[in-house]
Amino acid sequence: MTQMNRMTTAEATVAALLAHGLDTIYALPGVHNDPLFDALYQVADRMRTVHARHEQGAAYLALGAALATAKPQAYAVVPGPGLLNSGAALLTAYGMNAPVLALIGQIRHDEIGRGFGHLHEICDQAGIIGRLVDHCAMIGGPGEAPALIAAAMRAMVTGRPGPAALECPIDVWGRDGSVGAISIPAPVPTPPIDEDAILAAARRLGAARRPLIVCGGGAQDAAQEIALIAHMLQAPVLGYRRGRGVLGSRDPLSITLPLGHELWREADVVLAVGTRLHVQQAVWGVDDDLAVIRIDANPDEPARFRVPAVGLVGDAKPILSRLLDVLPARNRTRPSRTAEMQERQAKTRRRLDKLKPQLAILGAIRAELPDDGIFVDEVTQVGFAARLALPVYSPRTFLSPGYQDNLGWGFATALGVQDARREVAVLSISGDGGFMYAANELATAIHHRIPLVTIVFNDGAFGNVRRIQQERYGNRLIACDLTNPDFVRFAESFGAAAVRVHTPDELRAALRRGFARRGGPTLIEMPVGPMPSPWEFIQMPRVRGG
Ligand SMILES: Cc1ncc(C[n+]2csc(CCOP(=O)(O)OP(=O)(O)O)c2C)c(N)n1
Ligand SMILES: [Mg+2]
Repeated sequence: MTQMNRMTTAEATVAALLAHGLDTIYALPGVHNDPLFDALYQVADRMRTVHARHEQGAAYLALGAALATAKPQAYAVVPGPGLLNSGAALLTAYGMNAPVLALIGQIRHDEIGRGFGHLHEICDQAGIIGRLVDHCAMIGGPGEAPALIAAAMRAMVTGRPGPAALECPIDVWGRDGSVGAISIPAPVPTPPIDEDAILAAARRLGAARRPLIVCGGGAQDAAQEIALIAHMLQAPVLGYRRGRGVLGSRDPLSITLPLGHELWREADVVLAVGTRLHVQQAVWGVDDDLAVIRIDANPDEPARFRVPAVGLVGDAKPILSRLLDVLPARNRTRPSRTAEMQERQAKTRRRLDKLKPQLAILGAIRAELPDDGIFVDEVTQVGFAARLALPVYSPRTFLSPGYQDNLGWGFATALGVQDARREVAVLSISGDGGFMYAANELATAIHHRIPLVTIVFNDGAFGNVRRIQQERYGNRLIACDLTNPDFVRFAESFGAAAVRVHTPDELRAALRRGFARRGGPTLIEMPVGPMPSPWEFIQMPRVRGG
């Protein structure tokens, strides 16, 4: 006989979250969710409720925590404006395949869709949520809450991972009823590996003369396997944005975009792991002399743009590990490419020297950020350069927003990273434009004692937009010059440590002090001038397929 307990929907939901191993919820309360917060109060010794100052902050913190831990994380917000305020972060979680669970309030269940004008009412909230995430449901009472949480948890990590959402009406959270023992369903078994495809991939890779491996975010948890295959094949490993750090930068086979573009032109077989391969296929081009092998968790992905030579669907790690069983027997003997790669890396560095101001700053950052420290990227000049030139030494230590590339994601996401990984050094970089999107969350950093170090590069402009207007629109400058607070005094007024630096050496000293300060946040403002354009290294021309 199953044991039944009387609980409210909110209590059952919280008990289920705890049973699934969550120990934190990022949140911003409101009347729709009062019983949920009361249930969180009851379990405050086991689950921290980290409240933010805007729903985008709550959702970005959850995203950062998910990216840092590779585990599901949750946030709770009120319906309507609360949901919409969290929307850009939810969209980013979708683009980044991050397991973020959104718990969203709702008006009374029996009045949904009737347009009475309830507080925070929004037309077809379920429809809106359904366009933002692949899995969503409405909690209808305490008895069904644990199973709905379990289904959401499973959906977030099955196939292509990603966010999920659960709505719960204002009159349902507080309703009580009997709830069975909370059980954790076994994970959905992974689909069997296609052995024919493994053999086909091994044959292609083993015979390849100029193999190349391209990594995306889906390769981050398969670093060991990628390194073994790369060395066996002497294949360079290209990582950009979400693929950086899979093969550490000290390895001469580890490359970024500019050298990747050169090698793409030369390649005869490409192994693409957990990447949409969008730039490579759509911009750099594909032709019949290039065999593309795709490994992806999403069954729709491999053939989306072009039918690959071989497609393998599932988690990268077990698939690559199976490939490693059969590849050695088929692999031709290969001379080391170390000398060639070192020379080509040096040549690429000389080309990138054009970005001197950015590189000097990145040098200071790398010198102070420990090897396992986490760098959170932004849509700013130093960020663009970091994607190309910051050495990255281990997986999940370079967090970049992927194809959304949404300005303003960085600071609040980095707060979530640091909140979830208190023991490691975390660095957030932002421009003055991006930082001000969520600068209010300095209050969250102080309140929850999050020891994040943040650099704000202050050029008084949406610098990227400004340079494009100068170069491509005859210097007709519009909507790009910014009026800023004094960032040091602004941060200090919250109670943060803050300092202004002018040179890479001063930056190094400030970073060292910031990383040593574990009791709360540090803001470093660095006034900068216009920086040389990185775009020739990012938007590169078609080199294959006419
Ligand atoms: C959500 C969003 N809105 C607008 C943009 C367009 N955009 C790209 S870069 C940029 C300016 C960035 O300014 P800042 O953060 O100061 O960095 P800087 O280029 O000056 O280093 C803008 C507005 C974007 N990428 N994302
Ligand atoms: Mg700027």
